[in-house]
Parts: sequence; structure tokens; C-alpha cells
Amino acid sequence: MIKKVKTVKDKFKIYGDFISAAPYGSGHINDTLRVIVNQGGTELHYIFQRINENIFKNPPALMNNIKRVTEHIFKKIEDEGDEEITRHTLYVIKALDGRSYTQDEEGKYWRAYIFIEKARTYDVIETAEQAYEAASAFGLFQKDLADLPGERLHETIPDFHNTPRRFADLEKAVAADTAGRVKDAQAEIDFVMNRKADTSKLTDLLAEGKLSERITHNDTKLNNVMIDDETGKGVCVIDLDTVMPGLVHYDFGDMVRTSTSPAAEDEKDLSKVTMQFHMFESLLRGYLSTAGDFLTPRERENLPFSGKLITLEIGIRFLTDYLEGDIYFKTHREGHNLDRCRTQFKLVESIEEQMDDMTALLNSID
Ligand code: ADP
Ligand code: GN1
Ligand code: MG
Repeated sequence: MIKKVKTVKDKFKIYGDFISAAPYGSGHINDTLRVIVNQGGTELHYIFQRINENIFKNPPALMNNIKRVTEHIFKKIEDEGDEEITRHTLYVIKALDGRSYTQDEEGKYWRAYIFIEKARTYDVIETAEQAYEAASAFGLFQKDLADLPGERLHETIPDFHNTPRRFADLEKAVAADTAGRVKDAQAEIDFVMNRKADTSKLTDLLAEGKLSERITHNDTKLNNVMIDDETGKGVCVIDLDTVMPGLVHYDFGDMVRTSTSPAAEDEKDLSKVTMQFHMFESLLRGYLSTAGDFLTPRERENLPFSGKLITLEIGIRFLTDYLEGDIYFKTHREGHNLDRCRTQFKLVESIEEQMDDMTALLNSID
């Protein structure tokens, strides 16, 4: 792999001698590496990613989305006189042939980004300030893309946040029981079946024209936003593979899913999993600080429910993957997807218990 990265590096407009490459981060989808090169005695860092083609079927179209989105944000912050532009948006390094990606000898797709220094991502929320900063960064991201010119973005994963569809996929996985695991997950399957009515609530509003499609990130988990090491401020929204048309709720909801519980996504001790209200409050205030002025009243009123919905949806996806034999998400231990599913459903319950308070808080904010 490392030898391959060295060859791939030579296909990008990266000037300097290859020093090393090592796996980086804890994403569930792509292969991510930090690559170090020596340029006249100075070490330069890059992020290289091999795009997961089991999941993303059309890498050139995906990279065209990312190019359009990052160039649009680049121009905006350049006009504002930002002096740290390549810390505030992902910056795609071009290949020697001018494309925004390259291919290795096996035809696999690779991209390279400038490495964002003096900032990091968090897998588990630590402070309410981080929740505020993450939410305000994702809200700003939506706002910046509201005037993206050109045709509709490519749907990199069709029906990505179509929750009724995810429900139907689970039903199919249960009926097929290909890995023989249904017997080990009956309580979790029942949990989902009891909440069928929730799954279509937002997609129905969209179909009735009561909610509108916007350009959204669609994978706003906490470790997809970089936080500055010194200031604690949100620096940059990353992981742009799923930027495409969507509902704002799935973005806000995934922040609630990933930034309110003090437990890891795969925590086995479910007593640790809880929706901490003060974290929700910070998220809500952070999100409204940047997104508040473009949200419609109906979008706004569904924000508390969105946290429950996407937590249920991601739990359904982990459960489906468990039943299908772990074919989608990277797993690192036996039962990993089932453990992840259980934390999601525990969190759904915690959100359900606090839904009235969440709504009351929203209604108390101008
Ligand atoms: P995945 O789709 O697999 O989640 P990500 O794009 O989120 O992959 O990248 C995985 C991790 O790599 C991130 O959580 C982050 O820690 C790190 N990372 C990604 N892009 C950059 C970057 N430009 N600079 C610094 N770190 C990055
Ligand atoms: C995946 O790429 P990553 O690790 O940030 C997944 C998300 C899930 C998340 C669960 C393209 O996100 O949809 O919410 O895992 N991304 C894709 O942790 O499926
Ligand atoms: Mg990620």
C-alpha cells in the first residue's frame, strides 16, 4: 500500500520527495492516509484518499461535486479577505493532467488535499463549545452553498437519506437473513418496527412541498469538522463525498446524533449513552447562529425531531449491515455493527424522553 501511495503521489502536482505515508483518522468509508514529503528540507503534509468504489459508483462525478463546492467556498472567503483560505475549505490538489483526482495502476481513484494543520477532529464530544462550533460551521457550510451556480449536484449515493427506503432495506435483510444473524438481533429489529411511522415524516413533508431541498452535507458527524487546536474554533468542514441535494434536517440531526452523547458510537456500556441537553442547546444555538436566517418556520420546527430520525436511520443502517454480514461499514471486531446499532437505539430513547424539552427550548429562541 505504502509503495502504491508513493507512485500515486508522483501523479499529483506535489513538489518534493516522498518521505512516508500512514493511515489516518477513523472514517468508516474511505482509505485515508497522511503523506509527508520533503521540500527543500521542509516537511509538507497531505491527506490522500482512495475513494471507496463499492459505495461511490461514479468517482469522477463525485469529484466534480467536490471541485464545484470547494471552489465556490474558496471564492467567497477569498472575497472576504480571508488569510487562511486553505484552512477554511478543503483544497483539492490537481493531478499532473489537470484533473481533480488520479488513478493507480489498478484503476482505483485517488484524491489529495492540503493537510489542515493545527486542528483536529473529535470522535466523541468533549465540551459544549465544540458542539457550538461544529454546528455553526455546518450551518455556514449550508449557507455558503445556497447560491451555488450550475446544474443540480450529482447524487453520489441515491436515496442516501431516504429513511423509509432504509426501513424497507432492513425488512429485506431480515427476510433474507443471509448471515444467519436475525436470531441475535430480534430486540433491535422490533425496536425499528415499532417506529415505522417516524421514518416517513420528513420525506412526506418534502413530497407535499412543505419542506424544500437544499444543498446539504449529509454526513455531519462530529469527526467531519476540524476544530482549531489553539482557539477551539470550527476551522473546516471536511468529508465532502455526500454533499448533494437534501434536507437540512439530516445535517442538523446527525450533529445531535454525534455531538450530544458522551459515549463513543460503538460503546458497549449502554448506560453511558445519553442525549445531554446542554450539548443539544449548544448545537442548536451554534446552528441557528449561521443557518437561522435562511431556515423556514417549518424547517425550524422539525429540528428537534431530526435528531431522533437520523439516529434511528443510522441505527437501521448499522443493523442492516450486521444482518447482511458487514459489507458496508468498516468493522474492527465481531458484532461491531450490532454494538453501533445498540448505541443508536439507546440514544433514540434518550431523545424521545427529552423531545418536549427540546421543542420548548427551540420555541424560546428568537
Ligand atoms: P471518511 O469518509 O472515511 O470518514 P474523511 O474524509 O472523514 O474520511 O477523513 C478521515 C479523517 O481524516 C478525518 O476524520 C480527519 O481526521 C482526517 N482528515 C481528512 N481530511 C483532512 C485534511 N484535509 N486535513 C487534516 N485532516 C484531515
Ligand atoms: C459513515 O464516512 P464517515 O465515516 O464519516 C457514513 C455515514 C454514517 C457514519 C456513521 C458515505 O461516515 O453515513 O452516518 O459512517 N458515510 C457514508 O458513523 O455512508
Ligand atoms: Mg469522515
